Amino acid sequence: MLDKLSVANALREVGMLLELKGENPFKVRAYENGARAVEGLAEDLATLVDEGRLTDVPGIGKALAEKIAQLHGTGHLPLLEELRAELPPGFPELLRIPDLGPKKIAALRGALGVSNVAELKAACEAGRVREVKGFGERTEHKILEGIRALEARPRRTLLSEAREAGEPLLAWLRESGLAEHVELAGSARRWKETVGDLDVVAASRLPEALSERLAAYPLVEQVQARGTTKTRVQLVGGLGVDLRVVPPEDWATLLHHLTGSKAHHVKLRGLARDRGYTLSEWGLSRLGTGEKVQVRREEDIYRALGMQAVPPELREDEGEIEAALEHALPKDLVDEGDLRGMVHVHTTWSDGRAPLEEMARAAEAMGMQYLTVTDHSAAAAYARGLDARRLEEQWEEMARVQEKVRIRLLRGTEADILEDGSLDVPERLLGKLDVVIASVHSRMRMDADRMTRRIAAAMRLPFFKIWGHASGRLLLERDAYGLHWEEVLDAIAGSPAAIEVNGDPHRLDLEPRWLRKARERDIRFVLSTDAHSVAGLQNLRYAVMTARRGWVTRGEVLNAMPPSAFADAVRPTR
Ligand code: DGT
Ligand code: CA
Ligand code: CA
Ligand code: ZN
Repeated sequence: MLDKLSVANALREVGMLLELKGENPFKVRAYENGARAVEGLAEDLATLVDEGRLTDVPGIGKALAEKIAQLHGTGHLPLLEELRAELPPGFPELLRIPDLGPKKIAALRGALGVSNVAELKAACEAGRVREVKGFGERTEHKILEGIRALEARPRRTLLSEAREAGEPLLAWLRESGLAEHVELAGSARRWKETVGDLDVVAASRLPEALSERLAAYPLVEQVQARGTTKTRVQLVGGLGVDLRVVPPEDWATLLHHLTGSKAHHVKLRGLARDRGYTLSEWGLSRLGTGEKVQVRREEDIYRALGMQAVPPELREDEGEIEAALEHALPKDLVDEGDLRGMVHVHTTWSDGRAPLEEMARAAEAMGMQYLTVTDHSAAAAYARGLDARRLEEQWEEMARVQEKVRIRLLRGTEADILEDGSLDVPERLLGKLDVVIASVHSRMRMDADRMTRRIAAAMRLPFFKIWGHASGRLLLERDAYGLHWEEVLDAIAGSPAAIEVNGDPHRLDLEPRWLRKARERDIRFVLSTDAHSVAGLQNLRYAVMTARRGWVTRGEVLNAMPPSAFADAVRPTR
């Protein structure tokens, strides 16, 4: 049984491979659309399959529905396996080279027989690409530059993609019944914003059988290394997975070791030595006698060293060890269960994909007590931002929906912070809004001095209470704005504004190191999803984990408060 994300990945891969083969673009697009439709399903995939209702979903026709049902039920799709067998394994990798689309790749393969990045690089270097029809010296040069850039960049995956690949894989290993425990370790367990590879630790007395089981996972593309207790595979899409299997008595020690980070461990090991122990992947022992400390749970290691246990997401050597030694780590880090309101969501009124009522019902189903509807303001024309008239129309719809749902709907807007630091929000409606989130969506590349003046000016506006996706970064795509952060945080500290922790997996913004600086200034936070679909509401966990990585506590989070207290805290005032 494959879950919907694995099904979507498989469909996406079919689309990609068809494209590489030079198939009909409509067919290619059908698979891509199908993948997106499956990913965004509001209803349970199993139910839709069982009741034969897949074709009711927009974007899923009869042929695709059959393939989805097959993938879901058996974990396999003969078409995908045929396509994979047809194309050389390193071939899809060629798509990652900038400006090199499937058509050109197919042409190069036909003319030169190149089937992976290394072969193409060699062909460029030998000056053979410029001789292919349709390619010139300049194109050859650009391809070579692209390959070099690709090689220079460490290849990382978004945390959400890594976890969405990793979680079904854990389920697959657990379902085998071959292991007592199976957990993610490494950066994915620390909820780091990007992940190099997945590390999985299992406690089992049957390491070889478990390794077999991993190799048989439908989304494994290649088994790269296989020993008795260590297996490394590559998943479709390129993400690597390291599996380590240990006997149950060594489980906690190894889970701790493989969770990292390396920097956290290096410091912990030094500390252990100072206290008369050695700490390694083999466990914690007394120096001299070699007597082993019993480690049943990871916490036992920290206890033996006389310190507070450090949760995985804090293990980055950014002061957590020092704090834990003084028992000064926050004990009430915010939890997903603490949150009572969804604070930043978009609907079909602007650039969201789900209607207001659907978003409201979904938030209610998640146990939320309130939802602030924050579609874009008029300046965000690209996102169908709302002017005053449409905002008022939206309120009429909100009133109608409010009759039907229990969750409390709050009137909001995500207002653009304009170039001069003013806000794009209709003055006369300010008094009728419950919440104003202010974010930068344009002119992001101004220099740090001007950007700092722009943001600080906005912060001084009394009616603006939440700063949205503060740094503007897009992970693996775009850096944060140039900004004098300490100055801006000082300005916020003197204002009523809170900072958003945006759980959109491409953002995870504001990032932990600045959250900690904000905490030092007693600034408050709002944890949000910035959801543009029902599925997007599930990203709340990424906001929560990002906040925890910034040591944010329950009491510092405005949307951990009940509806009225929250509304009082954020109400726009003049
Ligand atoms: P990644 O995969 O680049 O996102 O980062 P990690 O943290 O997952 O690193 P990875 O996959 O290389 O190794 C997993 C964990 O194994 C790492 O967090 C700590 C442990 N580890 C790996 N290499 C070393 C090492 O040389 N020394 C120590 N102490 N631990 C290591
Ligand atoms: Ca890793
Ligand atoms: Ca690894
Ligand atoms: Zn925004």
